[in-house]
Amino acid sequence: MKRLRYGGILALLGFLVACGGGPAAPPQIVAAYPADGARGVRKNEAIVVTFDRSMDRSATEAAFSLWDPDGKPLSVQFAWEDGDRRMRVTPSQPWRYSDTDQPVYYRYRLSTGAKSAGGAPLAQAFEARFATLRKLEWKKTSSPVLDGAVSDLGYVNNDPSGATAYILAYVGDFASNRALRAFFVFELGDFPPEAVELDQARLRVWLKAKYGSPEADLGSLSLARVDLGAGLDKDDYQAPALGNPLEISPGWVVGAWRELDVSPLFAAAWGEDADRLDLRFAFEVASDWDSAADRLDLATGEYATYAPELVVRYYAP
Ligand SMILES: [Ca+2]
Ligand SMILES: [Ca+2]
Repeated sequence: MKRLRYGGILALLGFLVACGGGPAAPPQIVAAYPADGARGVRKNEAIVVTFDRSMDRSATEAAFSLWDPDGKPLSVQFAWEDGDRRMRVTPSQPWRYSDTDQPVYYRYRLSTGAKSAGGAPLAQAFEARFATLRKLEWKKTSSPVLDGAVSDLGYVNNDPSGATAYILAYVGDFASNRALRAFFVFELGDFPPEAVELDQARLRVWLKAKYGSPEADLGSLSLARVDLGAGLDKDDYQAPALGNPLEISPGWVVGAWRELDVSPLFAAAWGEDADRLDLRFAFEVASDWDSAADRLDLATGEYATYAPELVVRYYAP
């Protein structure tokens, strides 16, 4: 009997709502971005909640909460669109990305304090948790078949048949006053397609030996992105730089790794969807004609444990 009466009340309520009289039906959330469980949210994206009807701005804004990955409440700004049916929420600072391969999560909530313009509260609280980008790392060793050195006379220091003869690439000059430039090549074919933003790309190179004083006598050292085409050949000494070369400061230490930030060069290649990053070290002055060697001898891809490496830290969902 009790049960029947309850059903009767519900039916009556439904009738009242259908007729537009009595209490208004609760507003419904028809879409929420980022959805609960979403991953890979980018720095400047907004939270967007869409309702099935116009909302009471101040009640709905007051019902909204946002927490950072440490559980700390964050202040936000609101904007309303589509006749107050859509609320756009922007945090006071861009979302933080994870510094590791483990995602960090933000959480937002809309309590039942949210009301339609007609005064009906949300039937139940809505809550969503979403992750931003993670930081990952990818490494690649310089391709031994392609890297090496080329002289101003067009002599190629890379065995074209086996490509294993030259464990060093020279940049600077020899006692013969001939000039050389060094090349390193990184295949990008397996760079992760899920990468969406670059953190930093670094080139690690091993200085095996140094002769004379190239940094003092041969002007500035530049690192340019070039296009070697099918392989290293005599024309590559003069290959035009693609974009602005980087100027490399002095500071080479024999028997040590040097790490250079090559982010702009990598970013350009990545942006063009290039299948390789071809790099060339060159001194401003070909030779100082002192009939003494002034050069840096850098390990190539052939040099087992000292092979050059491209280390890319990137962000992905
Ligand atoms: Ca080589
Ligand atoms: Ca010299």
